[in-house]
Amino acid sequence: MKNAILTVSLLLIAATASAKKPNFIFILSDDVAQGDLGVYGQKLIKTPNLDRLANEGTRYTQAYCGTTVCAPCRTSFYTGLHSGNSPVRGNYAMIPEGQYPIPDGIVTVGEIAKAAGYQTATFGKWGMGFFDTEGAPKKQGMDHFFGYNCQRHAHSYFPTYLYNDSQPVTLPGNNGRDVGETYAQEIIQRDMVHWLKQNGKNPFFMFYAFTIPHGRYEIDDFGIYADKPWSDKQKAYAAMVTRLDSDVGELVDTLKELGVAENTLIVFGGDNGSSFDPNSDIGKLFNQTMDGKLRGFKRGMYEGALRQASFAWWPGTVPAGRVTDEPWAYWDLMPTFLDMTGTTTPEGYRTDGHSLLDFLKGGPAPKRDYFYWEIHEGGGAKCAARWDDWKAVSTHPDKPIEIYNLAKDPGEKNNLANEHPELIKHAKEIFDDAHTPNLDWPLDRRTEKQNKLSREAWKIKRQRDQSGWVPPNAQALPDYLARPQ
Ligand SMILES: [Ca+2]
Repeated sequence: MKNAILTVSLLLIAATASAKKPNFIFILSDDVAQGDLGVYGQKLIKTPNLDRLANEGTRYTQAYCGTTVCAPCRTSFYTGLHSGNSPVRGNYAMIPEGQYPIPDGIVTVGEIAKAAGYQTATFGKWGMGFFDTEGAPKKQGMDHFFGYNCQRHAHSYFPTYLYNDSQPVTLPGNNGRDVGETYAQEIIQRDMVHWLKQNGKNPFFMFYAFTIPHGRYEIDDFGIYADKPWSDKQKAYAAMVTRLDSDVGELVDTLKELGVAENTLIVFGGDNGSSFDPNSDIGKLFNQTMDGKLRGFKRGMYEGALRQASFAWWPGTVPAGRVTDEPWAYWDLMPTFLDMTGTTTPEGYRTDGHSLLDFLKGGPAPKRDYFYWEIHEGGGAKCAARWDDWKAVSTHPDKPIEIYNLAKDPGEKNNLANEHPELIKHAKEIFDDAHTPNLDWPLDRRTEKQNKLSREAWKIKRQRDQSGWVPPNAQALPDYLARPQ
């Protein structure tokens, strides 16, 4: 539970917030990879809006995610904590819907924004606690939420229902299994544009957690890829990335219509890099590793999983045409927001990040001792650290630590562990320093409780998909969402 001091401190933040409040939008795409965007070298998939925005702003080649699956990545952004301190360090399934909730006592960027007088909203995929838990969007600072609360639910793009705040709303013509009449992203985007038009003239904080291009690979229209000599899965993937692109384009058009573009920071990124093996049909066709420049993909600790397609856009404030390889990470965004708004965390509460405000404006990236990641899945945790150009990777607590020099070997091909025992020692010191023990996240294995809940949760999900289940209290879509406005 939050204590009284913390509540009082949040009220003080509201009182000290500066008069001119810039808007903040974090667009987090589920599973988009650097190599998917034209501006990073993609040749087959078209992303004209993202390419233009990246060129109008600053593009990052070493922007690091929170960690390399959905729930802990977004939690790292939302709490300003890296995955050695975060309450969520893996995808932890709850039943019947939802993921492990962010505890009430954690201060989130949503709560900070709310206390600073912002209108707040999340669209897309939440994954940080179901509506009846401490991690509910509303309890963690969001005035409005629209989309999928649960990550398993989000595997379908033609679901029978979505959530408008905590109210389930039905999507016409969908069976929840494969195809249907109402594409979820279409409705999520409509709700986002509707909310933005209603609230965009007052200071706002938006977390747009796009589900595309995460699997399953389903879309209502293959568009410009319909006649390509590709599999349906490849066409769907390309069309989903292009849909992400056009929907971001519409968001920016709406900001311009409202006349607030110059007062709005957009940060764009993927949540875990590519979800495909480079030798898979998608990875290969679309050359997601950019000719082997980056090693690894989702669920791993190599740079192909950690480095994201990322840019910042803020006309007149973030320099146009800048491309930088200076590293930063998503847990920096909460302190950045604090800095942008002239607010502070409650007394005694600290984040793991550093404000990027000067860096965004064209200055150097903040200095720090290290970056750290861990990820917990069935077989034990993987960990990684970066300091200067050195990278340490532990693929399992029982396996030897690997050492790479990212300046000379960005593809992490040459493990230098045998030549540098002093760096192994330093990596161990970082791992010890960064990892706060947590009974829910033992390093050597996943807990039996987690395993059991995961099995039950997926069983429920499959049963619901088969029966086309709809929550008993579901309502029809409101008129402004049911058809284009
Ligand atoms: Ca993801």
